[in-house]
Amino acid sequence: MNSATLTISSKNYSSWSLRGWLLTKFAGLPFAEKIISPDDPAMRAELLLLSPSFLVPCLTHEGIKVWDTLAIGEYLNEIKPEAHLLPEDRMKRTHCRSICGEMHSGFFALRSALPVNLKGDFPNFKVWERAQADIDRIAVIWRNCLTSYGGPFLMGERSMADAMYAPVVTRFLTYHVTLDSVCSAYCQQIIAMPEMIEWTEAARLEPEEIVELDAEF
Ligand SMILES: N[C@@H](CCC(=O)N[C@@H](CS)C(=O)NCC(=O)O)C(=O)O
Repeated sequence: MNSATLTISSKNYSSWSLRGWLLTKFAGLPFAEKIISPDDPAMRAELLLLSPSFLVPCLTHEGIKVWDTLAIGEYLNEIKPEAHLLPEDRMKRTHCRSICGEMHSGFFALRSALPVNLKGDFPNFKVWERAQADIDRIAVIWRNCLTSYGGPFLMGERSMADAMYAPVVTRFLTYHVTLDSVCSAYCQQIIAMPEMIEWTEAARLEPEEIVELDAEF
């Protein structure tokens, strides 16, 4: 039996659920998924009990409850240090935390204008100027990491940063965002991960279009 449960919502729309789920997978912690349907009032009442913030993801493990993606990542790094969610080298670790923090607290224009929608495909999408500024900043972050540490992941080996930026990768693909070859190769690296394939296949099987969540970030 799994000693951990991860509460998440729609796999097609929920960017934070994807981050928390990838972090838990990368850490190698076996877990059961509890999927909350965002438009079901009974489920939402249950969510309040499971996640004090009323937000997902929320991880429960051996009686400990941890919510908010960064806190989940830090917790997983503490209990599974061998997974290197945060790099061992202090300078790299600090860099990793900084770019994860930047994702967690920023890029609002990108997040609101290009919502995650794994089943969506919008080839002629017009990117708003402020969203483009976010995209440009993300491309600088990625290029800096990939050239400094040699790839194929942002910190060289897979880390918390790749989980944090994975929903950005899916947005870039959904909305056909123009990228240079370094960033495009990174996107391909992320979507080819077995964990991403598993998540995307499950998202495609989700039956309903959740209009409410089309505006989530
Ligand atoms: N800062 C939070 C953000 C979490 C968040 O906004 N989650 C969204 C789903 S992606 C949510 O739970 N929204 C409320 C709802 O769907 O009812 C984190 O890092 O985990």
